[in-house]
Amino acid sequence: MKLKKLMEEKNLDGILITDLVNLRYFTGFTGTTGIALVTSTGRYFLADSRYVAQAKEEVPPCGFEVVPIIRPVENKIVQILKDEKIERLGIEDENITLSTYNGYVDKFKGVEFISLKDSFVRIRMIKTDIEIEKIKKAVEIADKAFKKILPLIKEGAVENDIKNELEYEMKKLGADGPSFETIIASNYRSAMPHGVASMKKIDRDGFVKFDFGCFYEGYASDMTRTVYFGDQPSEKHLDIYNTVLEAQLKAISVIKAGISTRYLDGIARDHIASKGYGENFGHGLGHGIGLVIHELPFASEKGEDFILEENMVITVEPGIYIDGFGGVRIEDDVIVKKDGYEILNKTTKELIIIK
Ligand SMILES: [Mn+2]
Repeated sequence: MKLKKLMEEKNLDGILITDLVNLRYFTGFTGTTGIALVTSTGRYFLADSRYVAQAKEEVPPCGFEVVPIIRPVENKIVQILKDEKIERLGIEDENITLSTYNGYVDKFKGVEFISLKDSFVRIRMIKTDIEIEKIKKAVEIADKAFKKILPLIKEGAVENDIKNELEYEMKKLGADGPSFETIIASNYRSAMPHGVASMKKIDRDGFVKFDFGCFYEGYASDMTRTVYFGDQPSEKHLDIYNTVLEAQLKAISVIKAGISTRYLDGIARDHIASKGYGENFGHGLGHGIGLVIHELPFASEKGEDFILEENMVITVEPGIYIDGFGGVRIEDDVIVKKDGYEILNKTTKELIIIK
């Protein structure tokens, strides 16, 4: 098991899981307050009275035993630490506040705290089959909802109204909710990489960029499509669109286990630069998706370089943005396979022209 392996690697007697995303990942708990303590002999989920019943439904299938507590939770933790003679306790230092840590130091006498750093997010990079099924469903919902709202693109339609319809469609299809703030950016606003839907009315002769996704049973999808609203895109609109599409297809085509994310980013970036738009692609090529919308691994020209592994799920989303004119991004969610890849999104990437 993943936690047992981590304990062996770091020579730990126990691990305290406090971050809600990691709690959900390891224990199945979907509530908003709880702590798990894993030792060599036990897996305890400490819940207060508000969450005992829910925890009893959710955590036993993941091998955790519910321990009801009366606040403060540290009193029960101290007791278990003493009973099981825990000396080296792994803690999520990236998610614990200084005051919580000081409280631990004060109460957990004789315990050495070992920093887990980003061990959990690294474990979460590689998806299980169950996780992949949930991501696939989240992507399917986004694809279907997008198709539904395309007819709403007309002169005078407000970006925000289309956003609301899009999010409602995703929920009707089973989504928990949007996986991040929906981006709908029309005409000159499409040049803003993160132009969240505004009160702007959609006007003709420009791009409309949609970047959105949903959570399905906790797992995120993330897709971008850029459409053209007007009779005939100009040569410049077509050139930008085609360059982004070529960059995206080129990058996806090299995906397989064993390649580096910096190399992947470079494939798209070099293509865009070769067409003269190098200065107009300012963000990284992609990121992992899972319980969190942006998670490891990241594909960019800066920061850490990751080696792709089988069953990572990443986005591939090159873009070109030209101030005052408009911008294009095209994004798919992709599963890394041993010898290749699987693109999850089914929405066309040919330029959709809405007249
Ligand atoms: Mn994305």
